[in-house]
Amino acid sequence: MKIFYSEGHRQHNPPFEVFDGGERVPYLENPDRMDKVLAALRKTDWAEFAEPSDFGLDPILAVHDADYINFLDSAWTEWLAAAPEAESASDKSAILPATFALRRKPRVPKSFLGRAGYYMMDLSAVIVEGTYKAALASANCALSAAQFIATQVPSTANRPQSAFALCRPPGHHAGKDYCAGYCFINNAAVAANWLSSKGKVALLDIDYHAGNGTQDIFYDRADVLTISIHADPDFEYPHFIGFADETGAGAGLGFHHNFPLPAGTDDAAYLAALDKALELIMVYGPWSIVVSAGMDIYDGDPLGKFKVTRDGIREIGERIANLRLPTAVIMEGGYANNALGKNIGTFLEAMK
Ligand code: SP5
Ligand code: ZN
Repeated sequence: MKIFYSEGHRQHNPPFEVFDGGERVPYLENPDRMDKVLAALRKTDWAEFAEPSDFGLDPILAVHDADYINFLDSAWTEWLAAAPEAESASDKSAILPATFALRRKPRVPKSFLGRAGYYMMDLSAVIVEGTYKAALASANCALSAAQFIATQVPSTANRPQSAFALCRPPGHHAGKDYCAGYCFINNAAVAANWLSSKGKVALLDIDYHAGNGTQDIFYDRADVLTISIHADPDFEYPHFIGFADETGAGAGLGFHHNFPLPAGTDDAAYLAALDKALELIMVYGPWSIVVSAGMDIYDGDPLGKFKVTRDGIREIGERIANLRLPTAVIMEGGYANNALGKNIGTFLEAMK
């Protein structure tokens, strides 16, 4: 299996994030995650590493607002140049505003801190000097995986090949004009949108957290079916989006589905929801699939409350692969670093 990976993620290494209650903790979405995945994949005889190609900004601007991407590009310089209202920040090691925009009055303030709060949704999308470049490299991994599976012809292949984008930072919490939950550019959405120029695409999000950014981006579109299986936002991040009655709007009505699940969800309960999602995908009839593959569904993940085992993860991979469609797998979350390599390796092995 082709694995698209770039070392560019290393320049995004925020010193901390802020948990509920205000505690500063070491950043959970760290480069060590990639080291663990790399070590596990290098031990296999099927992982074929490749550098991503550079697709430029156009496929990213097809999904994200230009003013938001410009903000990411210039944020670090502006922060250090001491936007006057940010002068009181005693620690400049990471951009983290303390005031966030409710989207009720969609006005973008001119001040730096005002814009930072406008374009950020929470205290885990921490920006440092290398964040934007790392996010671009990550999106290029997703686009390279998309381009690879586009060369797979379903009618002639027994089981069309899948490709894996080892993306960091992850993407599924990033919306058109905001970063959130460790995500800055929505890699899976950029890939799915790119693939949608060749026909209907399904995007299945199995990360533990609701794929709010992906939901936002495709909410009014019928040409990309989006489905997310996740912890019920009534108790879990991102709290305000990802409920079962959110099914799309306008032309996109009926083309988004959420499967909110309770804490403690085990393999059997997870797989029952997955089967419903896969049925919806079969009925839709896409030519390809993008999978937002978060491994934080794993029992023991520090940010998760599901009880999905490694056998469960293998079974999820097998059932998705049984759709027999070209599939681009995009790395999302997963914070049990010592299990992460085996988990994503098991998932991919079942898909190849
Ligand atoms: C891509 C992805 O998986 N992003 C997840 C972002 C979750 N951020 C919310 C953090 C909530 C902190 N709650 C702390 C519980 C620790 N036991
Ligand atoms: Zn997650």
